[in-house]
Parts: sequence; structure tokens; C-alpha cells
Amino acid sequence: MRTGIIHLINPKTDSLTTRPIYFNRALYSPLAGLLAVAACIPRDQYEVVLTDENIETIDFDLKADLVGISAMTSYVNRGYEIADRFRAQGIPIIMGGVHPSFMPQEALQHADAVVIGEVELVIDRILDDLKHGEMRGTYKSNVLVSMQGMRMPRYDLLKRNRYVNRTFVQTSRGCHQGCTFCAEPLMNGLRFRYRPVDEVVAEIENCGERVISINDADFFGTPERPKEVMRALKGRNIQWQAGVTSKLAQDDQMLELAAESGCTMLSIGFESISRATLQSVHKHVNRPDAFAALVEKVHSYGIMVFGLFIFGFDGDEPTVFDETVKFNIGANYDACAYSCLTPYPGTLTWYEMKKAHRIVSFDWTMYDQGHVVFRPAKMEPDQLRIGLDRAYNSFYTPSSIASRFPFRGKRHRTQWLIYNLFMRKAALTENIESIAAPTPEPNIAPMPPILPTKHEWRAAVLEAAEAPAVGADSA
Ligand code: B12
Repeated sequence: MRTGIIHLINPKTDSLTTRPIYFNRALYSPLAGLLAVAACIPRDQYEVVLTDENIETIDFDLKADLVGISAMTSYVNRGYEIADRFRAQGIPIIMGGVHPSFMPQEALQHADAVVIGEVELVIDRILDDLKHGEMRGTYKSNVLVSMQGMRMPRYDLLKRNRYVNRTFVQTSRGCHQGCTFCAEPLMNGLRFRYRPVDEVVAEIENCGERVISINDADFFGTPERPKEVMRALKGRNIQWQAGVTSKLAQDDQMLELAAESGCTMLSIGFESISRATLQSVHKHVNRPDAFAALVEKVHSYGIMVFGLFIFGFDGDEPTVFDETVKFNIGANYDACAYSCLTPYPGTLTWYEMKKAHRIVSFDWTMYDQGHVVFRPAKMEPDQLRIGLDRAYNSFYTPSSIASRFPFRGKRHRTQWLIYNLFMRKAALTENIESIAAPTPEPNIAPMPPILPTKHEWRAAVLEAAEAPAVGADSA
């Protein structure tokens, strides 16, 4: 018999992908974390209510036994507001997700409890403590969860007709790349953990959709494993897309299997067209001189390439925007997303910039990869902000869209158009006019859930955690 209600909330973030743009639909919503949390809550004990504030309003009158809030950095402030409001009514609050995992002491100023990292191995203790009125402080498992026997995400809670991409299946956690700007290695580690292939297939067969997004940090991370998954997906009449890195996306056998098993699009973090820049941020796997051939090869298998690029690296000069877009149009990328480098708290980029006193704004709402929160090395902050806008607008002009449209070949034309139209309209309606205003720095230092493996980085993290912040209240 059910005894209580747990209200899980994804706070609003006004970003390109989460804003309902066409047909009242958003391109995605980052809900995978909450669907995984919901899956761990015993159905016979609690009813779970899921609210995604990007598409619906929060019912602040709902008298839940627990409110759980998930947050990336850019919407954690909204998460804190929501927490404060429910807490004022005496409802216990728990927070999780990437930002609270890196800054648990900050989140504890608004929540009774915080999960650092994964929820699966601590949920029983949390619910037990909740029952006894003792749920407080941080919950962190000493080991990473094995991905064997994971519960099916609660897709039944999703308002499916409000998203273009609705199903996010994880086949692995972790990543072999130690890119300095990314939180993944410090959240899930530099090794892959894999879900058994039959369990991946079972989830796909039972999720109620034939169009799947594979939510791994790098689905093509190792040579053999993705092939096993793709062989198992063959003949199941599904269409899938995934995030991968560039190296194994050049492997013909990989691409052949991808095409045969229903792959329509690969999202690839190309990040920069400068090899020196890529090396400086430890994205050694990317070779810009091979990017154009890679796009052409992926196309030859009827698969689209969604290129992810970042501007604002230390090697970037004001010419980088036009050069990159010209390259992207010439290489015939199907869609591109351009992000402003963002020193997410606890990443190596954060520690490097912090040490050099280059971070200007600590207003987390600005950490959305659209605002400039730091002093770039070779351009003015305004040039970065304006250049970013220009990159979007020039990649998605009607003439660029027309020239890149896949009239020939087997690429999925409807999906191609949806992505181009969503990204174009999102870029045109993006309302970021200025760079982020300076703010004082927080007096709480981040602490990655998993410490970096490299000795000097590990030392830098620990040193920063001990040092009082500049201008912090020493009381
Ligand atoms: C797939 C992915 C996406 C997908 C999300 C799909 C989806 N439906 O969720 C898409 C493509 C939409 C996406 C978008 C973005 N992403 Co993203 N994404 C990821 C990635 C690779 C995996 C996330 C995921 O699905 N994990 C699987 C779930 C099950 O894990 P999880 O969310 O961590 O949840 C677990 C725990 O955290 C915990 N938990 C989570 N929430 C809660 C809540 C409660 C109450 C509790 C108790 C526990 C709990 O329990 C879960 C199970 O163990 C991560 C890397 C990473 N390690 O997180 C980056 C990552 C989360 N993304 C990131 C970023 C920056 C973005 C974008 C801003 C990029 C952009 N320029 O647009 C946008 C944000 C969109 C927005 N504004 O909301 C950053 C966030 C950094 C930060 N500090 O905020 C990450 C960490 C990658 C990085 N660069 O470092 N992303």
C-alpha cells in the first residue's frame, strides 16, 4: 500500500534545447537523472510526481513527503528558490545531479540532504532516514554502482508529447577522455561501466518508443562493446542517435553496424578546429585535419553529424568564429551547436581559471554556455559573446540550410529539418545581450565526487578546497 508522495522537480532553464519552440515541444529535457531516481523509489511505498518546469508549472500546494530537485549548474539557483519555497512549508528537500554533487555544502544551505554522485546505492538509506525524520546531510556511496540489474527509468512519468527526444537510454557510464572542461570523468570516472547488452535491449523494447537517444558520454568509447550493442539492436526497427567521440566514428565496421541497427545521427564533440587548442584542453583524440573526411564518411552511411563546438579557449582569436563556421559549412555538418567555454565548478578548467583570477561571474545562472563568465585570453569578453551569436546565426542562415540540405543519400531528411529549424529559431530567439556581470566569489569551494587521477591536479583540487576564498568571510 502506498503511504506517501515524492515530488521530483527539474527546475526551469531557458536554453536552446529545453525551450518549447515548435508545436509546444522542447528538443530535449535533461530528465534522465530524475527518471533514474524515480526508478529507485519503491512503487508500493510512494507515488512519484514528476514536474519539468521547462514545460509545466510547479504545484507548490502539493503536500509531498519529500521534494527531490535535480540540477546542473545553470539552473541550480532556480532549484534553490524552489527548495526554499517548499522548505518554508516544512517539506523535506533532497537535491542531486551534477551541481549539488560538486558543491554539496552550498546545496545544503537550501536542502536537508544532498546526494553526491549516483543515487542507486544510497536510496534505501535515504528513504529509511526519511521515515524516521532523520534525512539530513550528504549521502555518497563509496563505490560506483554496477550497471547490472539497473531498474528501468520511469518513462511512464514523462509527458512525452512535450519533447522531440523522449527516450534516453544509458548503455554505459564514464569516459576515457580527460577533457579539462568536462565534469564526466570527475562524476563517473575515467573507466567505462557497462550495462549488460540484454538489459539495454530489454529497456529499449519496453520503453514505448522506437526513436531512442543513447545518453552515454561516449557510446563509441571502446572498439568492441558498441558493436555488441548494435548487433543486438539490428532488426528491431528502431532509430537511434548517440553522443560519441571522433576516433572510432571513423571505423567503417562501426559505422556499418550503426547504419544497419538504425542510427540516424551521431553527436560528436569536435570542440575546436585547432589541434593546438584541442591538445591544450586534453582532447587529444580529435584531429581537425580529419574532421571533413569524417563527416563525409559518416554521411556515406546515411548518418547525420551533429557537431559540438566550444569557443573561448585560450588559443581562440577573434577570427575563430568565422573560420569555424566557414569550415563547418564547407564540411557539410548537418547541425552544429556552439557553446561558450564555461568553467564549471570543480572541473580542471575551473581550477586553472580560478588560480589565474580569470573568473568574473560566479552567478551560476550565467553558467549556461551562452554567457561569458570569464576573461578570455585573446579577445574581449564582448567579442566572445557577439562571436558566438554570429556563429549560430551564420551557420543557420536560410542559404546555409538550403546548401547543406541532404537532397541525395540516405540521411533522415525530416530529422535533419527538425534539428536545423529548432536550432535556427532557438538561436534567433536567444535573448542574451551582454556578458555576465562580475559577482563576488562563493566562500565554498567545489569538491569533485571523484578526484582527478593526475597527481598535480588532485593536489590543486585539495589545495583549493582548503584555502579560504578571496574576500570570503573568515568568521
Ligand atoms: C546526456 C547529457 C545531456 C543530454 C541530457 C539528456 C537527458 N534527457 O537527460 C542533453 C543533450 C539534453 C544535455 C544537455 C546539456 N548538457 Co549535458 N550531459 C549529458 C551527460 C553526458 C549525461 C547525463 C545523463 O543523462 N546522465 C544519466 C543520469 C542517470 O545521471 P545523472 O543525471 O547524473 O543522475 C544521477 C545522479 O546525479 C543522481 N541524481 C540526479 N538528479 C538527482 C536528483 C535527486 C533528488 C537525487 C536524490 C539524485 C539525483 O541520481 C542519478 C542516478 O544515479 C552529462 C555528463 C554527466 N556525467 O552528467 C552531461 C552534462 C550533465 N551536461 C552538461 C551541460 C553543460 C549541458 C548543456 C548546458 C550543454 C549545452 N550547451 O546546451 C545542456 C543543458 C541543457 C539545459 N540547459 O538544461 C554538463 C553539466 C555541467 C554542470 N556543472 O552543469 C555535463 C556534466 C557535461 C559536462 N560538460 O561536464 N546533456
